[in-house]
Amino acid sequence: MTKAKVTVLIVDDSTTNLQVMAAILEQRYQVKAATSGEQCIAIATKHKPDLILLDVVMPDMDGFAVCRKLKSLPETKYIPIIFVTGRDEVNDEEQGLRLGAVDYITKPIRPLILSARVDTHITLKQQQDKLHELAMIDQLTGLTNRHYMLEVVGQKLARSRRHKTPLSILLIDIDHFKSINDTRGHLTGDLVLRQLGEFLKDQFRVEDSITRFGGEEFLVILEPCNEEQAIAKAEEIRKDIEKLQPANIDITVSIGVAQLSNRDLRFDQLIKRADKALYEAKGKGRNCTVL
Ligand code: GH3
Ligand code: MG
Ligand code: MG
Ligand code: MG
Repeated sequence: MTKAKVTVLIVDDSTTNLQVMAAILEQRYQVKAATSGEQCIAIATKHKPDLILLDVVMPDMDGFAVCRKLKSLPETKYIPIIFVTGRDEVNDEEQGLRLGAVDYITKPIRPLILSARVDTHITLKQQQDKLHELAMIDQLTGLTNRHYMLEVVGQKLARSRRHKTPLSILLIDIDHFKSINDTRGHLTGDLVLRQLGEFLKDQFRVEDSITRFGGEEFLVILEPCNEEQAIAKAEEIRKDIEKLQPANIDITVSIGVAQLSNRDLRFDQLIKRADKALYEAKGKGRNCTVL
């Protein structure tokens, strides 16, 4: 990641303070500014900055309340926060750090110290992002991996149940993939997986999550989507894959479909039904969809 793309959000009710800090950082970072806690939360949620410099004493929502809020939201909880404040009592600093801030800097601002601490925390954030990517993204296809999917699926199921919106999954498995590896080599097999992954990424809405679930198996979570719509979508992509020819090879897939029901207490029960449907599809001769 280049430093030019790194964004630092500065939050202070005094525009003079904002200008001082912006002047220190804007040569190396893209700087965004907010003059209130509410504005900070709005910008942080929308732009996901890499670091937030947060004032404590502000009218309306103070910095501690802002920090608490940011740490409670899934989309902002991993953004590092540094308090930059005139409040220099030990118990203020302790409170700030206990709320989850990575650092606590007292005013008046010393430019070299602010700069050095920001640099350190940006480096740590980049390392954390890289680790997150390595842990959550499948390196062959660039799709999210099973581990990631299992981390986020809880939220999807809860939302579907809360809003009573139907949720369905597709389990897509390449037919006789082993023979592609055996006859064309493992690297060609890899290319097939990569190109099929790219195709799948284009076929679904951004809010649908596509995961490389296993070796040659992909899982798609569709919401809102009932079982009829899921079968229709599965059939559409199954037919497209017949014509896709990744790495110039004819492939087909079998697809198992299942819709979330009140009987599914856990996600693995839903997966189990999709897996059973997939097994049936294989038994019926492959290249088909089963509910
Ligand atoms: P079926 O139609 O019953 O699904 O048969 P299949 O051959 O597709 O299924 P099987 O489970 O027997 O074989 C899956 C193969 O996928 C075996 C494994 O070596 C291969 N595979 C898994 N991960 C990768 C990978 O990352 N790259 C390549 N090239 N092959 C992989
Ligand atoms: Mg202030
Ligand atoms: Mg297979
Ligand atoms: Mg398989």
